[in-house]
Amino acid sequence: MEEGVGSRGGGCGGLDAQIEQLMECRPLSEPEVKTLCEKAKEILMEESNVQPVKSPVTICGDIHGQFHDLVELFRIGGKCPDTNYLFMGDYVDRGYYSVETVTLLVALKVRYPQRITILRGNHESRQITQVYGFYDECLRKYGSANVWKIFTDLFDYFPLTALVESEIFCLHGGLSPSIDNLDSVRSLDRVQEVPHEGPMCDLLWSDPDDRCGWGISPRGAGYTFGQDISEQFNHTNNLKLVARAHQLVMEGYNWAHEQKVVTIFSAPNYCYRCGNMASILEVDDCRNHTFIQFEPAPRRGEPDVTRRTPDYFL
Ligand SMILES: [Mn+2]
Repeated sequence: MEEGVGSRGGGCGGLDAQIEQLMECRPLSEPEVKTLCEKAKEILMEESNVQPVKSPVTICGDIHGQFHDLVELFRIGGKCPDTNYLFMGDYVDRGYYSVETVTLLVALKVRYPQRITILRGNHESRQITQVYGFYDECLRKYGSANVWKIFTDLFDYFPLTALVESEIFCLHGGLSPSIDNLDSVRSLDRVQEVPHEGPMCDLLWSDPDDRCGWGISPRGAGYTFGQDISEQFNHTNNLKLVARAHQLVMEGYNWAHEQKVVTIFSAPNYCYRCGNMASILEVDDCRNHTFIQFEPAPRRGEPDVTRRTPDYFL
């Protein structure tokens, strides 16, 4: 149950050795990436569009290539597999270390498939990564687009959503006017580039809004959805909460729609200049929720600024 399809222990080609290397922010070779992604594909293709997840689990939002802050996230939240993780997409683009970030998360998925869930974000796409950094980073670090092609082909297999203990619906963006129940998510054919419109696009692009009903999204993809929509969706599907990422929130988490929706953002000081806190949401085995906020990876000698805020309202 604990073991992935990777080999155990040492050996130059061993997955554990690769994870150690990646934790030091040293990328794998192109042939290693190819083999890793072949194994990952076998695992991810078996997962559901609404992947079931058990508590305890720690839910995380956008990372965006901020590798050192991902290492800080693991320092604060606990190492995988000691802590179970659910990442809600946007591993690549914007930050300087998309390659190392996405390779590490995929390697952890292959090594501990039952301990980490990695959903697709709107940046896990061929089109978006050619504009926002991952494509250029692959060219720079590998001298060709091969690694970019390998990863973007793998992104097609990432699950779209997850369901924690049948009560927390997790996804990157938000709800869709084409989807009112989880079975319609389950029936989508997800193995494709993120479309420009339609239900799969909306799940990865939409945002909650203060206005009621559905609205046109200023992003040019997905929709905005109001509290009435969230209440109806949660009621129809017997959910307590929609947890999503996709938007910068200064405290690292932000409630919307009278606590029917929460935004979690896990890239502190986003783009190295936004000055925001990051957060992760721990759901313990009694389903209690605790937000852990963190700042960028501290420099040596600086105090630990972690703040734990139990949430009593859920
Ligand atoms: Mn996003």
